[in-house]
Formats: sequence, C-alpha cells, structure tokens
Amino acid sequence: MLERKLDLLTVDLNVTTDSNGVDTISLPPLAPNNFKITSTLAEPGIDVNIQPAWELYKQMENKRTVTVAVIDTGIDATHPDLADSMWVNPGEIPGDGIDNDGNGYIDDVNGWNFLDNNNVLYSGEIDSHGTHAAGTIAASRDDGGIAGIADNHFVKIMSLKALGGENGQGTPETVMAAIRYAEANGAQICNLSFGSQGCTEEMAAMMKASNMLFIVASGNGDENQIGYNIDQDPVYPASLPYDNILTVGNLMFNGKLDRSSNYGPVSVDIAAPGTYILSTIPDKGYAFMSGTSMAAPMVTGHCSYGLLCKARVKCHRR
Ligand SMILES: [Ca+2]
Ligand SMILES: [Ca+2]
Ligand SMILES: [Ca+2]
Repeated sequence: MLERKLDLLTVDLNVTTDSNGVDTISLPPLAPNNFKITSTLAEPGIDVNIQPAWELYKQMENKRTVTVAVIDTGIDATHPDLADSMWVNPGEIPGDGIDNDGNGYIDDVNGWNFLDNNNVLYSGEIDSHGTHAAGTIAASRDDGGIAGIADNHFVKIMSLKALGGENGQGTPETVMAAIRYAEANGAQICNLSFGSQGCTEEMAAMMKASNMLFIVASGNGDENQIGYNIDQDPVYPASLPYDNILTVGNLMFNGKLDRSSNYGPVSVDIAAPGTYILSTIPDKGYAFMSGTSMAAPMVTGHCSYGLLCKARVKCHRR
C-alpha cells in the first residue's frame, strides 16, 4: 500500500530538512482542486511487492512471535497505529516502582531509555524518527492510517531509546547498552537507522558475537547529501563486515539508488524504498520522510516475516 501514496507527490508539498538530512513532507489539507493529478517518476513494479507475501502468510499455520528492537529515538506508543504493535515485557508490572523481572530495569514495560536511564520512551516531536521506523515495520493493519510490512499481531516492537536531543545523537555506550538489553530480553532483530564515522572495537565485537540480526542504514551521503562509497570511507555500523549485519541503501521509486544514499558493493547488501515514505509520527500524525533510515525498516519488516516462518534464519553474505 505504501507505493500507492506516490500519487500524492504531485501535491504542492511543504518540505523541511532536519539536521539529520531527513526530509519531512507535510501535505496541504485535502480539498477540491488542491492537487494536480500529473505523472510521477515512479516506475511500475518498483516496490516491495508485499501483497503476495501477505497472501501466503495468511495461509500459514503456527506463526511465531518475533520481537524487533528499534534502537533509535523513542517511539510514540500511544499512536493509534502503534498501540498494539509494541512489545510488552511479560515479567514487568507497570508503574509499581519495582523491577519485577529482575533484569536490572524498573518498570521497563515496552523497553528502556538508555539516554536518560529511565522508562520514559516518548517525549514528543524529538521522537519522530523512531516512531516513523516503527510504523513502517509493524503499524496496525486494522484501523485505517497505514499498514506496516509485518503483522503486528505477531511482530512486536521493543523501543530502545539510545538517540535523542536536537540532532538525534547517541553514544557508543547508549547503543551498546541497548543492544545488550535487546539480546537479554528476547529480541531477534535490531533496526539501526543511524551511523557514524567511528566505531568502538567493543561495539563491533559485541555485534559480531550477537545472535541477533542487525538491519542497518547505509547513511545519507556527505554534507551535500551526495551518497559515497562506504567500502572506501566506512560508516559504522553499516560497514562492519559481519554475517549478521544487513546494510540497506535507499531505493528511489524509479528503481535507482537515491543520490543521497551511500553505497558500496562490499558493505551494502540491499536497497529498499526509502524516499517519500509515509509513516507514523508523534501526536497521531503521519508524514513522509526520506533516507536510508526509512529504507532499513522496510527490510526489518521483511526479515521479521522470515523469522516468523522459520525458527532460525542463518545469514550468509557473499
Ligand atoms: Ca524490569
Ligand atoms: Ca514494575
Ligand atoms: Ca493502520
């Protein structure tokens, strides 16, 4: 259903680019004659072709539950399209001030905030980035709005806030603590829509040794938003050469890599739609955003389907 929304590109859009180079597109109010039905750059067939997979999935018996850790900003779990998509810690009683399951975190019901070391996973607009990723992966199919790639009855989002502030930044420490939590609390997949020029050896070793699958954004180019080769100029964790890291570029709806998308035949494994992706944002909203941060959750959604069907999926690259 996501590709259908491309029609709306011919509306006069308000585009703002945030400090991460992520475009946020807001639509003008829908009214008669408010939009031009003209052509778009979309090529037929350049989409994730999800409907046949949904049909096959419907026939499947014994579906498994998959937990996807979104290590990102926080997530607005009260969004109507996400409220039933969140992982709920089965051993934790909410709001009693007690660490009921003894995992070291008090009242960690849907995840944890590693930036502020508390259980507050949502603080408003600053949590747009993670909220958008969560919607692409597993927004509810039942209640209007959008539909995520995966079925939120079986695929649940664990919210691990490790990025925040105006620039959506975190530290290796917050990310490593989030990875440790994800692993200890049963996540099988981690969505990592972020990157940096540096990487600590400790973090690389932790990811290499992990049983989880990491879906990582390849990054959105240089300061002019021109994509570059991350085999030559590494971005981490995207350029880490491990079998359990799947690095994702941003595919335009004309079938070409978006010009801002980083690439690299060794480091980048796959490209997925990441340009003008409509998904959930805070305050019950929806917005278009663009970048490899939007492409990675597409792949995360698909991989969670793989795990739904099969107990163990072994990754081999090249
Ligand atoms: Ca706990
Ligand atoms: Ca508790
Ligand atoms: Ca929905």
